[in-house]
Amino acid sequence: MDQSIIANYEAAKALYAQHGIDVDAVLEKLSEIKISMHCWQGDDVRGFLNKDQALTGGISVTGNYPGAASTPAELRSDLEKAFSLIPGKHKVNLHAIYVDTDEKVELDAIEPKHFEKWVTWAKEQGLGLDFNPTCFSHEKSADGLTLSHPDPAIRQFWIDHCKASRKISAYFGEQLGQTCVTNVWIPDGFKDSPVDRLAPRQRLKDALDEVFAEELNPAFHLDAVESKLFGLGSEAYVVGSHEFYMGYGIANNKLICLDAGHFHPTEVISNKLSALSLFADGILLHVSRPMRWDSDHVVTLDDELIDIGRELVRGDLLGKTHIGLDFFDASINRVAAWVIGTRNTIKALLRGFLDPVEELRKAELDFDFTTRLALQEEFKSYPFGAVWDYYCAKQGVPVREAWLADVKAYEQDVLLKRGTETAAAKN
Ligand code: RNT
Ligand code: ZN
Repeated sequence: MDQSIIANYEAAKALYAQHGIDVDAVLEKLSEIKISMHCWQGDDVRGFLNKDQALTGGISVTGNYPGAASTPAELRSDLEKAFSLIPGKHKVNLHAIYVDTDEKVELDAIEPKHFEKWVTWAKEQGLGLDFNPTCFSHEKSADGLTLSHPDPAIRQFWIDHCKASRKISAYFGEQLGQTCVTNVWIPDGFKDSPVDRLAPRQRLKDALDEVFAEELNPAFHLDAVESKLFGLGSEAYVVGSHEFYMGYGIANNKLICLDAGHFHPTEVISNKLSALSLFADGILLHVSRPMRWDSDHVVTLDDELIDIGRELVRGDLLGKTHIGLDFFDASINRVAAWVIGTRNTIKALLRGFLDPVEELRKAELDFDFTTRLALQEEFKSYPFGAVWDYYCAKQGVPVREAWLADVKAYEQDVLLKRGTETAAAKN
């Protein structure tokens, strides 16, 4: 390791130690935290099941940066590249549309065998897997309703799809020896004010009861439910609102998924974690970044991300929280998007661990809000970067922006050749 990285680290360590922070122990803890990296950043949420279907469900990817993955093998290669630039051992979050099979299979009939190659790969790479039923981008979701659709046949299709997804999840968990979290998010809602707000919610509740009827071993599989305030085309009403899923999750022991982009712009999920943790069995995070009408910008190290990291650490919530990412940007290199967002999420956790929490707590209990503010502000310029650099070097990944050259080389050697190969094949 570069001598200056070590020297800077030792100096930083001494400063933090003055406030009782054991930086070596912090890095040990940090290395045990898994981030679930979402596969769908790699191909603009297209998947491989119905590749010609447009993306629907009120989510949207903008940009046409070259190099999107168009086969499972390409996507895995891109994921490997990204993971090689991110410290730690993590998980990949798959959606049902990412089947890897030559068989023509419908969403309600997917089975573990259609994902076997993902399992083999995850084993080879030492990665965990998480899963999601895909209740959008499909002819049966064209009305904008799925599990809450008034037509029982359409509802049944989506119930069967969600049930099939849980089986796959349990299989992933057993095979990989670690819990697979399966998150149900549906786009159901209305563009304009509905007459009946209750009936769709009643139907969704009943459908979920059916989906979750079979008990599965929580060592291998956990269910999560994800709410949303509004989507594109569901501005007036979303069936699966926060109150709906908060109630459902608590009453039925499901993980509640908080997506950072799914609330009113002045609401933050960092302020929800402590409250929810007192009542919920577990929490799933979709770390994302809202911007105006979009809920899925690449995660930056902004105040909210740092606050999320702080809350998880201070509330000792890491044991019951599953951290997933959820953003999609097609205007920049997609591998870089993963690397930026995932490194930032880990940085935020590290920032959380490097706060003088005991001193701050004491100041607060003593009503010494002057000390509380002063210390917090001074810690913003503590040498966090030196600790982060050392952590990256120790974990064998590029230090600071050195990873970018790697991504640029991969772009030249691999990503930019993809377009031309397809064009050549077509000619
Ligand atoms: C949509 C939800 C959901 C999706 C993914 C693709 O608003 O956030 O989590 O982004 O399932
Ligand atoms: Zn989400």
